[in-house]
Amino acid sequence: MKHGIDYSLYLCTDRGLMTSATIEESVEAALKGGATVVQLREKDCSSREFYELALRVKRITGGYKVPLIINDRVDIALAVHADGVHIGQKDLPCKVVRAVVPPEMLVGVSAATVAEAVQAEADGADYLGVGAMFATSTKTDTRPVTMETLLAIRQAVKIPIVVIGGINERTLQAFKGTGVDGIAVVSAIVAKPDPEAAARELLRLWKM
Ligand code: TZP
Ligand code: MG
Repeated sequence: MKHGIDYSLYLCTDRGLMTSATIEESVEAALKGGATVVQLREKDCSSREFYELALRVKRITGGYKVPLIINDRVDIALAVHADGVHIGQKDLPCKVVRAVVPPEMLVGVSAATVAEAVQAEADGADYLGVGAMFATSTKTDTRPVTMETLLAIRQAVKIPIVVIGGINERTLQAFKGTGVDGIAVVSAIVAKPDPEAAARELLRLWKM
């Protein structure tokens, strides 16, 4: 699973913003629409709840042969044998995570500067999430990343990059030809009345 990942449309879940009744429905709709990676991002649930949810979501993503990545929680990623774990600059250091997870588990790192990106790659990250590229109300503690910085990061590292933060059917156009591997979205899928159609349209526009 680790190699040849298609990062084109990377979905991050958000139970606070979703229009679907459950995370499982939100994820399945996005998968039907063509999401190529799913990150389970749960900020306010118990470890037990997160674990059980992750098991259920993994059955769904597995049915679509799409990798499941767990946000922040290395323990949950290990416990459910997720395909990957995604860490930010305030989470466990990438080097430490890389050392405790199996080699085949993807480690993704959020980076907002060239230095962070280069460090993450050196520490064994498999891909980067770079952003916030645009203002977003989905996450409050974001750091803005300019197009200039994104291009410098693209030059500085070889690993795949997904851009995140305010990506929607209009703003995604800005990243065509930048060499990034995909777009990572929360609200542009999960908060839409028809998340399946939203995912399908984002993927179509991105691939155009
Ligand atoms: N990391 C940087 S911005 C962001 C995350 C998780 C939120 C992106 O949400 P949206 O709704 O796609 O702008
Ligand atoms: Mg985090």
